[in-house]
Amino acid sequence: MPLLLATTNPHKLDEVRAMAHAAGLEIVGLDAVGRALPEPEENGATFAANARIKAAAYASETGWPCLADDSGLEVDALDGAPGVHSARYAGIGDTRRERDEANNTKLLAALRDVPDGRRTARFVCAMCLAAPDGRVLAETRGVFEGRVAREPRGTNGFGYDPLLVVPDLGRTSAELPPAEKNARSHRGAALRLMFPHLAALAASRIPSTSRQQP
Ligand code: ITT
Repeated sequence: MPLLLATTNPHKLDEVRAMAHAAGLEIVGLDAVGRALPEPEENGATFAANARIKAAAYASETGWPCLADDSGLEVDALDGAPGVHSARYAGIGDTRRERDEANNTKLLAALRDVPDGRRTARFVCAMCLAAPDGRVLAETRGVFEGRVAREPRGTNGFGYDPLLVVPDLGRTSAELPPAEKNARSHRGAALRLMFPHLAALAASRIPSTSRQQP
């Protein structure tokens, strides 16, 4: 049975697929299902809740085991915003690229008067694995610490990557080659914690729900 990554975001699929492939696991995207699927409403208050909603909904809909990621940027000077609203922070843009640009512009404006020492932020990723019947099998979480730049830099990645400076490198996440981002990222960390659960699922040894998430 295929392992589905339930995301409409092609960048997430590329990242997760590359890391999973390197670990000997094959993951398919929603296009492999071969029909349009209803998008669940992500109305959870936390990344973990939204990841659960997506994984359970797409697993139940397809009958396939399903992995989902809910992620975003938490900025300390904004009390954790944009947080779970990261994807549509600015509320405008018809395409993913337009929304990303508008989000980055809004974030820079919100932080215009915030000094360098107070621009700390982190990407957070909550991942959830659901069984074909929609039951939650495992939940993991990863973070990617940095600070918000004063202007976008770099062309790799997506979303807020051009704005998150990795402190020990002095480069933004969008200036990192994909493999280097994956080695440091929130999504990479969450996925690596998920590997034992995926291996157990492949061997059909999942005994019951196992949670690593508050
Ligand atoms: P799905 O819900 O279909 O997976 P999405 O892009 O809407 O796709 P989320 O609801 O999890 O996914 O929102 C994630 C947003 O957080 C994403 O659109 C970016 O704005 C930001 N984000 C998350 N991970 C990121 C990363 O690795 N690099 C840059 N921005 C990221």
